[in-house]
Amino acid sequence: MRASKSESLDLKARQTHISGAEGLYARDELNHAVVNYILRARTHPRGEPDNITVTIEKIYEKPAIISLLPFSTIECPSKKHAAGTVKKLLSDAGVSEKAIRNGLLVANSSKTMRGASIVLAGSGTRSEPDKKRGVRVSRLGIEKGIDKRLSLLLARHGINAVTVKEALLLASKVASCKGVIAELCVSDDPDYTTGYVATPKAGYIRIANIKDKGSLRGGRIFFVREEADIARIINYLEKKAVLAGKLPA
Ligand code: WAQ
Ligand code: MG
Repeated sequence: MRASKSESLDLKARQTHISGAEGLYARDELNHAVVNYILRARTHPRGEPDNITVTIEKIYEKPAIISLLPFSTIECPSKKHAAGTVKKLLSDAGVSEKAIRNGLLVANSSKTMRGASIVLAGSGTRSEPDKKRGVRVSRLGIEKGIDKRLSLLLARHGINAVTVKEALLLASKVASCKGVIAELCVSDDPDYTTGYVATPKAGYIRIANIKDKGSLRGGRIFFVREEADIARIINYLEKKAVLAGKLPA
């Protein structure tokens, strides 16, 4: 699903991204899933959309089964503290200073993208073909039994929310992609101030106070190896069907 709002009454005006979501569903879950997506688009904190598009595609391949990343939270007391934590985590994962700087420009930009930017971990070059749209991770789902157990696990930590679940799932697919070394995410929802850094090794690390309350800025960045095959990575993230079938280690 994707929902947007035009910036003026002119029909050709630039569309601002309101919300988007995707999933992998069994046939009998489809109607319910679509209704939920529409409800979500129409009650989004970024505003009322004037365009909602729902795309449904049948998947012919058997999904690859992946594990969910282990998760933890760093309770940063301020945005400054959070920024330092983000830099340290990305640097530990092998992302250069320049690449971190370029990633932060995307994460703090007022021109929110619908998808993510791909940044080369050494040179910091932005490599997504469409800089306005970015790369949209799709075709990802979770096995029913694992979904229930994940809810219980998250509830035990007081974080059983759709936002956390979906972000953990997305980060797990991204981390399962060969060539990706780290991800940074800052929500573009005005009141969601917890973001995360995820890496295949360190897992999904939630970071409190990553942005100011009320800000419409936000973004996602996938840091990839300098010599990575970008076309293969984009194809995997956008097209490869993946199902989470294992709880975090
Ligand atoms: N693929 C690629 N990029 C995406 C996708 C996707 N499927 N969905 C969102 N983005 C990008 C897009 O640029 C958005 O502007 C940005 O990420 C933020 O998206 O554990 O809600 O959906 O408490 O606002 C983090 C949860 C929540 C932390 C992140 O992101 C926690 C969130 P949002
Ligand atoms: Mg959002």
